[in-house]
Amino acid sequence: MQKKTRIILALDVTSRADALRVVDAVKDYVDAIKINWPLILAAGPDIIQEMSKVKDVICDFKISDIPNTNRLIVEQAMSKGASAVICHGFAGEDSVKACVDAAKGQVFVVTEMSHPGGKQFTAPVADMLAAIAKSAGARGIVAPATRPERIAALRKIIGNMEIITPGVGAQGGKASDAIRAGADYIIVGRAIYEAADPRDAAQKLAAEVGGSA
Ligand code: O7M
Repeated sequence: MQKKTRIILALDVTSRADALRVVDAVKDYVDAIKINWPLILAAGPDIIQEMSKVKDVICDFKISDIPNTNRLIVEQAMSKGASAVICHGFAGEDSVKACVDAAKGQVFVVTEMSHPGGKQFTAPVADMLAAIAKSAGARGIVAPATRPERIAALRKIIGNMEIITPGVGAQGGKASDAIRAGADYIIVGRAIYEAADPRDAAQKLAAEVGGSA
């Protein structure tokens, strides 16, 4: 994944046609496309391969099972063209390690989640989840743009691993604040794909992020 615009598009649309339309409009302003269950269930898993021809694809399946099942999921995602996957850390270090091995290190581990409920269970254990991500050899973590101070705190635990951060726009976070707090990439969905002009929205975010880097 090249670090140019520092934007990861969360492509949570529910048809192949919408996915193609949005990606075609914004492809110059995003470094990667994150695909989650809504699009996979709507368009089928071949959408991973199709999108991977345009940009690097991160499969956000928030994998959280026993090591063997995690390995099988990751192998399927990578064989369909994913460049990286996202897993949860709460299933334990062996489960995260199974993802890391199957993805040859290309794994991001969710720590504290960005929504209000993320404060209930993930926030109190986020430091531990970040430490698990580090010791398992993951590429990076997912940390909340809605609480930039937590990005800065988690950065101290993981050192120079990457931080990708959702919560910009629709969830209230500000892109430049997240980058200033230490994020490498912002993850943006609705603020781009629901915008009247997705290309313009992505361009403005890229300018905001570049300007504050
Ligand atoms: O910009 P949005 O709010 O429309 O979309 C945000 C995306 O980031 C959406 O795909 C969520 O599933 C994802 N996300 C969060 O919003 N919060 C989190 O704490 C974690 C994620 C995520 O990407 O986890 C990998």
